[in-house]
Amino acid sequence: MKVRTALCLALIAVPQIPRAADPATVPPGYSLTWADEFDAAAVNTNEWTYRTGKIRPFCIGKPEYVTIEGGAMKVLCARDGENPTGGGLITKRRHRYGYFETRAKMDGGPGFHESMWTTWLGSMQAFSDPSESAKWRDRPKIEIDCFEHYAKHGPQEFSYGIIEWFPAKGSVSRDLHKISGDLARDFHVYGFEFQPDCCNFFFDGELIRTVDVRGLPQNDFHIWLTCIATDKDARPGNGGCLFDYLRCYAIDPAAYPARRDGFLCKLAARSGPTQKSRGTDVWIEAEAFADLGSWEAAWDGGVRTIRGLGPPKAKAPARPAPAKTTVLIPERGRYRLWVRARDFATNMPASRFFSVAVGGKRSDARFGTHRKDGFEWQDGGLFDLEKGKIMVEIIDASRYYARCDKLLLTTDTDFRPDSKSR
Ligand SMILES: [Ca+2]
Repeated sequence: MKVRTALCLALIAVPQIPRAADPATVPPGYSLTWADEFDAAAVNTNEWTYRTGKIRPFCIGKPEYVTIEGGAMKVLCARDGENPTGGGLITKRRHRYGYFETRAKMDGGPGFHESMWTTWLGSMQAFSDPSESAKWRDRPKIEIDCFEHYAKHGPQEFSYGIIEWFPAKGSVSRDLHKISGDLARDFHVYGFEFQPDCCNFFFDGELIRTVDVRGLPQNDFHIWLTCIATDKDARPGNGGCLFDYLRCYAIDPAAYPARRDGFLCKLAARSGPTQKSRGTDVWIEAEAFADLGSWEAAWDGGVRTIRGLGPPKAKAPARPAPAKTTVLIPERGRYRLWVRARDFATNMPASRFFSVAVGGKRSDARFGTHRKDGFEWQDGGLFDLEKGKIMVEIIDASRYYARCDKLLLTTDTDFRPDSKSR
């Protein structure tokens, strides 16, 4: 394989930075499709765009801050007059599914933020053309953060996760990973595997997290290798963040189903047994309502929800409108309504409440008033329903950031759903 041959030659030619054994960190079934080993004399601008301009009001990115040294790409961490330096490289190539890996050493200086992450197609044009930016604003999209070594992080920890930007906004997952080594003293290998079913995060070849991505937007992305200052007083540590390479892999389609099934079993085990009453159940996800009204889809602690309005602003008093959807009741009978809502134990408990109406009849209960941290099921009382289509509404009664995850209508009126289970 041509790419592999070039890679092996590069490994022999540039001994300055000892490399980890190539295949050991790569998941089984994957083979290399593209790589930049950063062994050339200069950045290959056919493949890469520089991150430039004002990154924060105080951090300035310039192409000259990005150099190739000793077989690695270096983003300079220094002071340029008043400003801390920053920047990095962004792939021109688009990717979607595969395994992506870098080997990197943090600068480690206070105030610098080193990262490998992704942005959606269209994010690149947004830099120079506002109309392009508007065009892409409302398209479903996620960002994958393979690693983020924030200024607040010590040399033994980094965070990683997935953010959905549209239609629901918020963190799908966000984890902190702690190690026994030193991220600024040694090179470590950071990788993520993105496939239609799950996203796996790896550190030094070890799987550290599997995230369920079924139901999330899945967009083509560019990969960013960057280091910026998030503090105007940022002080260099090593004088730069080093990226040894970026390697991209694709899985053999014949090998994928077996690998996927292993992770799907893991995800199913984590979410607990599927809840079922002894009667007829109708489950309704709030974010799946046909008309969200003034509610918006949002993530809250890894739960996909809808979020109500905040207090009215004097200049733009948005009017609350209920979320509405049609639900098919499979048989005539007496149903108990359950609603899974968010509340807080100490931060203004029971102030983010909402109401629910089933078939035009409003439940007497207020939801979001359980006074516990997180999402809990609350009893909404009994409804006598005919077979056929009925309207269900979620009414933003508090107008104070209420959050609703899902609803259940069940003919087993003694059934109580488990709040720990999704
Ligand atoms: Ca939900």
